Amino acid sequence: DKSSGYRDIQISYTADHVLEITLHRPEARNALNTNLLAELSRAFTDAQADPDIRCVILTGGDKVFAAGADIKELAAHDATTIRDDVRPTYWAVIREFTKPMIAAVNGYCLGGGNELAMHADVIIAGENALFGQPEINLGIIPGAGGTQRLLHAVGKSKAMEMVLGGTMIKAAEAREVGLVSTITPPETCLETARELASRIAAKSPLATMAAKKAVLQAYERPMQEALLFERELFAALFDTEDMKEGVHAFMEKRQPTFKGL
Ligand code: CO8
Repeated sequence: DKSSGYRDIQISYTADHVLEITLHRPEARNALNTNLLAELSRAFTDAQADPDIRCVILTGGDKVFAAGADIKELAAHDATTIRDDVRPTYWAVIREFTKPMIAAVNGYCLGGGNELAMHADVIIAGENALFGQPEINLGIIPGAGGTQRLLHAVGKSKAMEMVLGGTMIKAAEAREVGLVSTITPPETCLETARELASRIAAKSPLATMAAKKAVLQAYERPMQEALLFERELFAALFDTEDMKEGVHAFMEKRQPTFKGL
């Protein structure tokens, strides 16, 4: 059973090709300790390999998304041990996940928690959500991509305010600055994420993966190269059965059924 054997996360499959991953360390505000990250990495590895999964929702539940790296674990490190730390290999699995990922965020979304949320393609937040990079208060800086992804998400001035000042922003401001796509009442945050996930999971998985890959190229390449890359992904989709199905369904005025072929 693929959903068993986890301690610090819970995973559940829904009928419509969506996998839901719930961070589950309520006693530590879902702080991302090494075991939790290892379990996340295992869940994403399985989800990547499973053709039945077309979209992933990542949530921390109703109260808190995640309060960051586990500070009690960090306390034991020095520069040498942190350089050799295994955790970046777990983060890499999440970063390299090619299927669409939605984060449903309620409550605190801080430090490594915010960095994790920013690995998602879309962030949906409850009105009670609070986003921040408080590492500076501990005498460190974000170490799982926060300095880069936050800059892209909210622009330099707001990113610097958050990273230098440890300033938290509420959900409404997070949407205003572009960190979050949609805000909802806290009770319907997960439901809103599920609706979007189901909509995405009904598309051609080849097309959604190509779309994600193309958009993320903006982080990797200059414009001209990224446009060529987009053009090639676009062209390759014309040889898929899903493209033929999508176009025929439109012309026959029916809903398409995509198979990922
Ligand atoms: N790590 C470990 N334990 C935590 C963490 C954490 N990040 N956050 C909360 N907890 C624990 C508390 O110690 C407490 O435990 P106990 O009951 O045993 O005392 C329990 O959770 C409840 O916490 P609070 O009583 O503080 O709960 P509040 O609701 O009053 O406050 C907050 C919640 C605001 C979230 C508060 O707990 C807080 O400020 N937490 C720390 C936030 C923070 O600084 N995060 C940044 C961490 S550094 C980081 O993320 C670096 C990322 C780099 C990744 C690099 C990977 C290689």
